[in-house]
Amino acid sequence: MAKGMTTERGVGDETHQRVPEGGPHTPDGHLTTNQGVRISDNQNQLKAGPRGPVLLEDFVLREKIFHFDHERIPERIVHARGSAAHGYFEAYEAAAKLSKADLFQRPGEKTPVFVRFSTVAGGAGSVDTPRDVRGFAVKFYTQEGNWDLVGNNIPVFFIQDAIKFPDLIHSVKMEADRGYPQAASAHDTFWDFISLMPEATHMIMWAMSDRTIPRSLRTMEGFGIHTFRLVDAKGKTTFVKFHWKPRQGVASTLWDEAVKLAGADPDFQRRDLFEAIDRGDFPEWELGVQAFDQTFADALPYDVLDPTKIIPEEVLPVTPIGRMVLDRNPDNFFAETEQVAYCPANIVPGIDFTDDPLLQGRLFSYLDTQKSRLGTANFNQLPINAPKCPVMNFQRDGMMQMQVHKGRANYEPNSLAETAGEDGGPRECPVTGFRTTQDGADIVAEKLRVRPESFADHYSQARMFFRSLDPAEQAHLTSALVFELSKVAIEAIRTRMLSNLVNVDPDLAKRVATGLAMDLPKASKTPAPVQDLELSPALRIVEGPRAPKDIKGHAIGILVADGSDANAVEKLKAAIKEAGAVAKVIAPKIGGAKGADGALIPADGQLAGTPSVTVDAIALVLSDDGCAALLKEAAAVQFVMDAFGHLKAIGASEGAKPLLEKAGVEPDEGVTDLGVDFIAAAARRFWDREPKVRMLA
Ligand code: HDD
Repeated sequence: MAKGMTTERGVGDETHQRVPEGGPHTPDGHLTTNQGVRISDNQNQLKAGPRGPVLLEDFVLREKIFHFDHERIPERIVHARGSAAHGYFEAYEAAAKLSKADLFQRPGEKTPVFVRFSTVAGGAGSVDTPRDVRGFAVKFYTQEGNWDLVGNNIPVFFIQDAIKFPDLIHSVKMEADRGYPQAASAHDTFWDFISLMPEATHMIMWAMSDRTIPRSLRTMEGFGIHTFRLVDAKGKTTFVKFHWKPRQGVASTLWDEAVKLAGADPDFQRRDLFEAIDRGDFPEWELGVQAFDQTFADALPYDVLDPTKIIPEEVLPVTPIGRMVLDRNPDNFFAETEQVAYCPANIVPGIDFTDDPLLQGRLFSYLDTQKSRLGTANFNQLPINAPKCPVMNFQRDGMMQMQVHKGRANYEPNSLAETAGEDGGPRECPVTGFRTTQDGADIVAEKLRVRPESFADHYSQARMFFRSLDPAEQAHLTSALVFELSKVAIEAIRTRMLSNLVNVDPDLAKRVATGLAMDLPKASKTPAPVQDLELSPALRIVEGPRAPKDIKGHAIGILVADGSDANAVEKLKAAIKEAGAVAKVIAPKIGGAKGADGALIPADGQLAGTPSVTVDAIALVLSDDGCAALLKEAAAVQFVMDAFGHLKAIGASEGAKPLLEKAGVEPDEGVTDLGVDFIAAAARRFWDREPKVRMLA
């Protein structure tokens, strides 16, 4: 770095610089090449004469184009599309009792985190709202090293053994010959694989539920999925399952809404997260654990090492051990969100693995993939990946080495390094260093490629999940299966899938078969009898324990047109703000509308570009004339029709009534005037309305 350049120190790594806002500049504001040579002209190539050929010696041009040509790196093979944010984690007192991990020891102390949410199947440029599992990856920069909790928004997984992961992903990604569909599981190869893998059935219930069409990244739960171990100061281990519970509540979209959102705003969830943090509405999650011992595990009717199983919260409640707040957007998408490298093998003293065969395979894959994605074994030196505690070892050299290691000694033990102690150093720390727990290690066994008997029950929890849901969610799930299987061209695959569904719930299978206009086949063979487990109402989103309680963080669209009552708009905006939500004034023209008193009502969005799917509830503040004009505008009619169809609250002024009528809005609890009732209604969706607007399977 040239002397005197205005840069700041990078995060966590003394040798990295952050370029200040407004672009790179020398103190006197000149552009330079990467070699620090001042550029005299950044507009024109070097040519032989004003209209002549370009000269090869133009190193300014060549360097610039060369760099541009290499600006992209390979996208992640899965979870390519992601959005991220910085924040912090604070432990509660309960945490230190379970684990000696440094970040759990001092309640209230902030540990920095970087969290990346993602879809799984689509490419980096795909839309935000396909039906897909969402990644929920958290990097904790603890004082004893980085801990990565690389989870999803669903507590189970498709497969039990990591050796099946490439098959799973190949089947869901674009088909090998035709290169489509993008970011969609509704196609032959996915359902072919799934129908042949009964162990995926429980996950399929979740994947077809409303969980995979979340309203916002802020309204998702997160799960560590595998059983992990926490290790206390005495070395005692406790099994845990990690849960992230959003303070914002758990909320999803309707399928029709998710599909329309993909067109209206492909970046809907990325924008939502960025804007919320930008306006100071920081999303927050509580970290909880289901903690248990071997005796508890042995008494369960399923294996805690099987990642296709949950422990229902009614069987074992979640104990909160800390909270996480996301309060800062990335400065640079590429440097941070794209280059962040998570790895489930990144753990710290006080946390340990179990023998879950899916987890064990993951421990290899992530480190390996970073080398192909980031191009060098030194990816850990990138600011976003670098620990914020000292790093000291004798790993050296490699592509893009950023450190200038001094001295002769690059081996251990040695007595030549400046830091060397009498016995040659630096050395290991047997007491405080990471030591693998011996719990569970007393097994002498044959080397086998087998699946344990205790992993054989593929249907009981799938049945429990389906039957625990609210009827509205059951109908969504059933319709999702009909939708997806309707895109499967090969009938034998549909039939095989129906056979599996009979084991989950004969009524579900029948409804799907009816939706496909197919006969219901016999149940497929099950390797273990299907059990009727206690139901778990905690699994519901609709009318569930974690449904949003108020309108905090919601966006409310206020539709105006020429002649609208500007005072009423102001009053409504104030009430919405007061309730902690965001008001968006939407007008036919972005320049705003002329209020009844002649004054301008400024707009935040133009009607055609801000359909009602982008907000959580709508208010129509229209005069008789304004409404009459909008009756001829399809976007306005659709605006209202969709809000009604998506079960959202609709507040309307007297003058707006003809628009309600034209959009087919029928009176119900969710259709109000513009008073306090509207603010209360805007907190939720009106599920009772659904049978009136949609035929579900
Ligand atoms: Fe994975 C990325 C979550 C199983 C191999 N995975 C990745 C990301 C998340 C998960 C959230 C994105 C991280 C980021 O934002 O950069 N993966 C999971 C969960 C799993 C799971 C919750 C099961 C419980 N994954 C899994 C298996 C394998 C992988 C079984 C391989 C054997 N996953 C990868 C990967 C990725 C990845 C290829 C792609 C990009 C990356 O790692 O950094 O290594």
